[in-house]
Amino acid sequence: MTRLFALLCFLHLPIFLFSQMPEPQLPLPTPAQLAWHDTEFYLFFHFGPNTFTNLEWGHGTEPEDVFNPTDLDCDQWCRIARQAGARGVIITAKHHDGFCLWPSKYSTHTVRESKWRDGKGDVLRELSDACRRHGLKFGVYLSPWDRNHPEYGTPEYNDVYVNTLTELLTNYGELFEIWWDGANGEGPNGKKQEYDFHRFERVAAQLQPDAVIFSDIGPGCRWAGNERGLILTETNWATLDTAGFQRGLGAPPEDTLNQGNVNGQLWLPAECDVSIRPGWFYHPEEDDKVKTPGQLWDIYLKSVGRGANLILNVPPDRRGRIHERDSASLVAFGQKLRDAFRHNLAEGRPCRLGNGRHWFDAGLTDVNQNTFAEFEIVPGESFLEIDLKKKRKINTLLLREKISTHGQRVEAFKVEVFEKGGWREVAHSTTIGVRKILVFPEVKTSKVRIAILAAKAPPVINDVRIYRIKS
Ligand code: FUL
Repeated sequence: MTRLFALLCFLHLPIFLFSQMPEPQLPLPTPAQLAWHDTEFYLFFHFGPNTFTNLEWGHGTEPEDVFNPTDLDCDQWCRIARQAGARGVIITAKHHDGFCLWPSKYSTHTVRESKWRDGKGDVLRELSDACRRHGLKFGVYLSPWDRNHPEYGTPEYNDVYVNTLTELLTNYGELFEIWWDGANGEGPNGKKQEYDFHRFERVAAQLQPDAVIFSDIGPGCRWAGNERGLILTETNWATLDTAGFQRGLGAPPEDTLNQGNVNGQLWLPAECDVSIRPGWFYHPEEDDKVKTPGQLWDIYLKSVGRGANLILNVPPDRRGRIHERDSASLVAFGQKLRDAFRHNLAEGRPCRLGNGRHWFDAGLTDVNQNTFAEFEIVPGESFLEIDLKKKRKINTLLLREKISTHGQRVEAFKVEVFEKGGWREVAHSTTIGVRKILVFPEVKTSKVRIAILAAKAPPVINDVRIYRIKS
């Protein structure tokens, strides 16, 4: 070997180790998608007539008066979201039953027709205001499928959908995400709606250009293919091909949604959705089935830790408050999250890039993510090595690729620790992308090294962190 040369090594400037591999044109995230990646973990609120009728899919014929929270407190929702470590919230502005949680001009099945707050209430107003007070991002779920609206099943429904979307996108401040559910339970003899999704996308792009649209096939982010909140394997490409696919029944296969396409042409990262309870809406009989902090932690590692975003549903109860059981679990989970990532043992430690003979300071362990290292892969010979200076107990590694400028490249890597005079492998994985958190059995070591084993293009890493997370 070796063709490794250092070109630049200034503070906050990239280090290049020359590579023979061509620089490909890979899909890159938009600025809105980058901001979305940073949002990482947020809460989902399913709230509406189903909360009071004990249903999951309302029929659309429920009298408006069934919606009657006795003690709605969106500040409580937001306080708990913050304590859980969430950075935003998304609410079912309208679920499949068509009931609007705001007084829409384009429906007669809304909070305005209910007795709640004498017909003067607006859940979206209260929640969006509370989000601003608590420093949380705000997003909306607006079900395309509508079991109530008389126009559903006709071309005019597209106008209704555009009008209601416009209300949401203009009256409640900045939105970070718009959620399009692909579900439809009409069945073979039910109403058939040709949705004008291109028009909906244009309206959203015009009114809220920074909002990312979620659906089975984006255009901002994709469904992860299951409702358990999991990236099922170590592999998660933020890229996907959507040509020929549709939302709902025509969606890509679930394993493709889960893993993405290695050579996908679009940047369409995965969002993992899951409920803290068995159902999406509140049901009193599920009060003892709330996921534990440990279960939430496991889901977090298999979603956020595998480069996806996590949307965790926490259904408010009939009072309009988050139930004590859910909040206890969320607050303990949030504490676990803060404790886990409080002490980055690699911070400020020397991090070098090389092959044992030639080494270059990679500067990746500062907290400044402008520093990055691009290197040639020579399997078994090029490493990123972090010197912890003294023996430390460790069990977790966090890595990031510099997706903003170089896209996603790494296909396989391994982690080794220095032990008894030699290197021992402690973890082996596939993709990295925006973020990979790897937990391995605790070891005591003074040095850690990472070898990239395969990549689509010269790997560009811009963050390495090491932790000891207590169980
Ligand atoms: C599904 C819906 O049918 C459920 O009711 C829920 O809203 C979930 C998040 O998406 O497709």
